[in-house]
Amino acid sequence: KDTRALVAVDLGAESCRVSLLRWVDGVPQHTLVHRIANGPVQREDGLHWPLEQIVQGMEEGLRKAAELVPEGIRSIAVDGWAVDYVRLDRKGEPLAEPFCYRDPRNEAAERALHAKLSPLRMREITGIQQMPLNTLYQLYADKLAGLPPQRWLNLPEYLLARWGAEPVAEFTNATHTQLVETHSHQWSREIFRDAGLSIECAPRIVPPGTLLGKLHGPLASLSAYADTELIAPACHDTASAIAGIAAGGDDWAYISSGTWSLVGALTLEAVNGPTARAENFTNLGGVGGTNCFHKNVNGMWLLKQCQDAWAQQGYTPHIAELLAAAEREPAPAVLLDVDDPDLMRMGEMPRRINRQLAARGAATLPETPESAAPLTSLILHSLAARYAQVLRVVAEETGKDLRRVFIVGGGCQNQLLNRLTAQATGMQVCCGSPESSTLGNFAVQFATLEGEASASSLAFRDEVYHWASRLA
Ligand code: LRH
Repeated sequence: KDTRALVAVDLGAESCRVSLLRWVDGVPQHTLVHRIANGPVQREDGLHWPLEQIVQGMEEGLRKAAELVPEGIRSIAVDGWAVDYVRLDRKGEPLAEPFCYRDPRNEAAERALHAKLSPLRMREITGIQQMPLNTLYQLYADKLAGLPPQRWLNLPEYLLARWGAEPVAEFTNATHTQLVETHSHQWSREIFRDAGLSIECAPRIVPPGTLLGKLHGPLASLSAYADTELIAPACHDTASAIAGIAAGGDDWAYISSGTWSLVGALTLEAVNGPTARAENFTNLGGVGGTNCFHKNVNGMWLLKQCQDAWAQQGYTPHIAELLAAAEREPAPAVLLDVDDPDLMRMGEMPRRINRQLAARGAATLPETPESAAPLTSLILHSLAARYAQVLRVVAEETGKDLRRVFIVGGGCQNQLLNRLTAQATGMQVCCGSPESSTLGNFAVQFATLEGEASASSLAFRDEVYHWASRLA
């Protein structure tokens, strides 16, 4: 048996991490090796991601990992937030820093594209929720800006390619582009054509659990990386996080809680009826041919943005202190619409929240740190109420008798939010791993390396589940 270690890279909007999985007395154990803070950066032409900082940070993590393991490293897989991409020149070098999906250019691109292409028809083809951040609108924004068609890769796949992997579009990540057909799992020629985008620039789609070649380049000269496979896990961090949930049965929903809260349930088929459409639910690829039926609800972004605003005014409480203070507040009389597009934008969050409160005739809060406790309480109560609403629709639309909700991702450490969610939903809250994306990433690597099943089969899902249970 091969007892070398595995490496998982997980790219998050707030932090990017490298984790190691080693065999200790026959038991697989994972540890965080390296973490860098991340966040969108405002450049002259818009909001971007600091690509080189991310790549260098992750490579530093890979070097650290190599030093820790005399047994060597068997494979590396990368997952991360979806939709954003790197445009490449002929040699595969990045042409520019990737845009961040929160850049306002996407909203104009969405309006312009919808003037040409029916959103209803796109929904029929892709089953994807309407959000200006989807890759489709970003590619269209590039086109409107006069950029020539270029090959592109979503971020996790770009990192893999940079380290020697075949350039691909991993299926779970590809679905979030809004350019993939639900029925064929392939790029939609119709949408590419009608949007005037080049299908030749899109990489080949592969299922999660695909071997993409060996690690090459400077890192490969380290002895730990002498013979290391590069693997496409579920490159979409949310699909990875769901794959990392070790739950049997059919009575559970999930909340993948990070910058966003992805609230839904796993199904075997896309759920794309009138209600799913009216409520703007999405159907995204999962591992082993499963379907992630969920809704993007706002998430820790709201709180993080408020914390950034308070920090600018010199107030930087520890999160535990903030939550304790929030818990002492009376329940808010009026809740926020957390999914108001204005609250998805960057900067001035306390002001944005007040604007919404004022528009609805509710009392506003001082935009200074003195309102940190009531504002935190307002955000968490509003999120929990929204989770409950969304989960009711999930139950109706999937026909599932939902009794448990697994909360995974960094947000699951917020015990106050977990309690409020339990109250609002009446469901049993099961707190999963804050590192669920990493666990799912490792589980898919094991299923790929050790399993028998073909990657797009349900049997593969079972193998991933087997490994996720061992890692939980
Ligand atoms: C969460 C996530 C989510 C996407 C968003 C862009 O990190 O991948 O699933 O909708 O980022």
